[in-house]
Amino acid sequence: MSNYHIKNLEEYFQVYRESVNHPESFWEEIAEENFVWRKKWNNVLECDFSKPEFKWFEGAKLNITENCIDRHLFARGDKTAILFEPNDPSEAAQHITYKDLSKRVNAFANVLKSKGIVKGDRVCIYLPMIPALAIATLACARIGAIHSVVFAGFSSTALSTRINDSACKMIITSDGSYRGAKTIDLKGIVDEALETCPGVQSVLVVKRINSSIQMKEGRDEYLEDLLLNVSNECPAETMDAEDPLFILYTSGSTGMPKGMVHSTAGYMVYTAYTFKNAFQYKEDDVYWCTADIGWITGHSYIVYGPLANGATTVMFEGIPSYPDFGRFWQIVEKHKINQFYTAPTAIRALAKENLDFVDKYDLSSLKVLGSVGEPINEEAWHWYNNNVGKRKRPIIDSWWQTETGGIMICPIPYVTPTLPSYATLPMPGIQPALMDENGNELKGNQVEGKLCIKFPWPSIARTIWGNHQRYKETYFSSYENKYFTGDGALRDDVGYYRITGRVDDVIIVSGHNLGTAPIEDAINEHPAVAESAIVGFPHDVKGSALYGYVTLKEVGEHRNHENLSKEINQIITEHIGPIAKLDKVQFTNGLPKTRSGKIMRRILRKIACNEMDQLGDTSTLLNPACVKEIIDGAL
Ligand code: 7RM
Repeated sequence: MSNYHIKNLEEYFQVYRESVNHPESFWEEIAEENFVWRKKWNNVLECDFSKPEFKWFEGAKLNITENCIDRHLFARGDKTAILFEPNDPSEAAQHITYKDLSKRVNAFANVLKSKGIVKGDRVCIYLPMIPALAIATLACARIGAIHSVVFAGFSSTALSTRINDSACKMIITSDGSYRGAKTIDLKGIVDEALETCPGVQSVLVVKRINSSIQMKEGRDEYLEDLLLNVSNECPAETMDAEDPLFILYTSGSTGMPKGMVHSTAGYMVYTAYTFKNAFQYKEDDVYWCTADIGWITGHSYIVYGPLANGATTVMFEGIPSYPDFGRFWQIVEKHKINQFYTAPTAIRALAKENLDFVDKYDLSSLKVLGSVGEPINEEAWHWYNNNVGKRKRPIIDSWWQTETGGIMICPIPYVTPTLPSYATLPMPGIQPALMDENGNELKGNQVEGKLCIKFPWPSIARTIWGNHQRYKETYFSSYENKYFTGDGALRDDVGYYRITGRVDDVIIVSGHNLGTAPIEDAINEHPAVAESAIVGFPHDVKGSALYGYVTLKEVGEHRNHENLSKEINQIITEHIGPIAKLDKVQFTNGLPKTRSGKIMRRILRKIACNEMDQLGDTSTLLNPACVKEIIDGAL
């Protein structure tokens, strides 16, 4: 366990140096000492940036569920693996022990098999944050099926696009979900999606809200019924290190969402290692990440990372504002949470409310506070630090991406001194590089540029499902022999990193990555819309919100703008989901364009941010006159 658990700053620097100088032996030692393998690897790393191709622990054989469940049964069988806290505080929490989890995952895996699912098949999971969600992912992993979890807030169109892209044979859903005081008809959304998904042969329905739903004969079955006929023992499939474990979609700046493919062994090693170190998890701690398993944060730091460490991981079904704004802190008190990991958008929303909602509860169990998803602004950082951490608990601002699989830049709590709005130092094994406009690496400190990673790490996504060319173009074509993150960053005088935000057309709203192109495509489907452009502007809760510039066709010119805005948001909700709705819609006669016809979003962004004095030279535009009109009409 020598390298596994970092205890002080000196050790961090020593471990970090070691990981950079000898990456292969560094990861090999971690892999050897902390996991169970059916067969060891022949080669720690094979790396070819030109293809690009990365293989970690090639030749090794394993099953990730043996590492997350079976091996804990002897020493931790009666320990709570998943602690489920329901939406409604009056409903009892569920303590699912490692023994229970084992039985439920095995039984679920047998159901999948009975429905004809085999190794390599893709299974779509569209479930709310209930135990069945974690169990379904593990059941897929048990038999080598590739899970594709789709966040249950996505619309039917977004769901069907994702199902079809990876040709899923089955979808697992529920009869509905709770969200605060509301219920959502998930099964209805699935039915709608499946009208355009001919490849889906079966639908498994988990009962959650006991609503009466339509069940399609020969296609839909209740999981409960199927579980009656299966055993709760299911041998784990032997997987190759590089076999895909899951696909998770993330939006890009153009068109289709990208199905990021994660491998088995590398992903397991990296998420487990970073979980242990970034949260300083100790045996009896109760750890809570408030993310949804529909995002990478939930995959890596609710399910796989914690369970690989034999941890107790909390799953929360509800929302921070129900039944009131004290819900998070009530749960912290109730379950004596030790590590709490959330998003800046949640912090900002709670910081707007009365402090009584926090002060009412005993938060003394907390040891580590985490933040993820977007830059945490100083104001939110101080609120979190003062009111939740009582100025005694470190805040780990963790920077990473769906593509990186695990936390990349992050303070080690009680080891790395923290600084508001800084993600601080790279995790062992991570080699960041900042690049200038000419493609040269900026050496030394006090520099700012585009953030790349110049050496592979075990959980780097291996490809985009069905489109390796796009993987190459998006991440490996901007700079030679480097992974380009799409983010900008600066390195300060002591070498700390501060992430400055996206440098492409991705906008982060409440921690969700939204590509501008798919939203614009949706808006443009409105019969009255000629053209549109989306930019982000600062929002005190969401971090960024969406500002849409829309030009109308003749048919729309006489329409009421308020009604049109509503219809546009309706289309966006149908195509992408409510998270992509526009906060502001400005109707304009033209959009600023370059001579080659590209919309100059830079100018629109400045106007949306009310930075009219920073527009720069607009005289080279195809249509400079429209800029003045847009400024005059700005909201
Ligand atoms: C884990 C996750 C990735 C993008 C990333 C950044 C932004 C995430 C931070 C952050 C500043 C942070 N995956 N981002 N964490 N920016 N500080 N601590 O969020 O694929 O959904 O998003 O999120 O722009 O590229 S993600």
